[in-house]
Amino acid sequence: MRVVVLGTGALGCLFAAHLAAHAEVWMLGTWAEALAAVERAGICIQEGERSWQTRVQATGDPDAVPPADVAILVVKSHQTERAAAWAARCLGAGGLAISLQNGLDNGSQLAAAVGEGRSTIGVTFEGATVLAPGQVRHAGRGPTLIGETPATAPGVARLVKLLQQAGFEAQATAEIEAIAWGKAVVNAAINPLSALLGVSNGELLANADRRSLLATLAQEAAAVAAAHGLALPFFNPVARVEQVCRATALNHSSMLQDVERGRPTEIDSINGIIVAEGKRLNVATPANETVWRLVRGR
Ligand code: KPL
Repeated sequence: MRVVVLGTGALGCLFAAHLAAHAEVWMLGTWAEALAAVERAGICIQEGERSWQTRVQATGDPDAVPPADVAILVVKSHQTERAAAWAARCLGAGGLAISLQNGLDNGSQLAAAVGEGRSTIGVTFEGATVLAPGQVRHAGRGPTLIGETPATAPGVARLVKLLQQAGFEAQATAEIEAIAWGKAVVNAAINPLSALLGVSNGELLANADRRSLLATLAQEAAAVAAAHGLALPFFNPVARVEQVCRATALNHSSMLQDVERGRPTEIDSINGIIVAEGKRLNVATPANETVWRLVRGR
């Protein structure tokens, strides 16, 4: 099987390196330093005390990639349009493209580029941090859930098997929209607050003001999901967000890392979509709108 991973950041390196023993893997991206490092020395993964290296093909040219069976998008949301167009160019007949990104609008962009029956979304709870271009720390393990429909089921089954062979806890699900919204509820609360306050996820629980803001953001986002008719994969959004803060206490959220590095954030694809959907469905989201504007303003 041939897999192209679009994105050379933390998750891109993590998935590409683990899949390399079981498939022909290509990495496709725009981060020149990462592409050069992977071409020169392969991908380096740090897992606990152990460090290991593996070789994959790396390129910035979508036309250099032979027709792929699977395209995995792990780029930041603002890069989705280009990555989706590249996925459409790389995918062979019968191939499947999957978005494993944060945010709520990546799947529709991918489907528009490659076709509804050839694309899906997934949610991964794997954690990875970039140490240097082409080098990542596998920071935490968790399930990777892949959405399936009758049209995508055969491709999803092949991908799930491949991910399991590569050591990932992968599973197909028909409930991916609710799972993706569940993750977005958590991201809508933790990511902008940590980015605006400049604190780790655990420090968001340090006082009543922070906890109150976290709770309001999560409750608003969950109300929008409910108005959508989705049953979230947890009963209490506030308890869920606080649990994730404790479980990832030392993490700097991806949005805080983006702000610290002066890179565009994923605020539009998380809180921005929640605000827009709230307006469409008549659900008030004043706290989400405020943090959305604050992060954009910053
Ligand atoms: O997904 C995350 C992110 O930072 O984007 C969480 C779960 C908040 C962990 O940091």
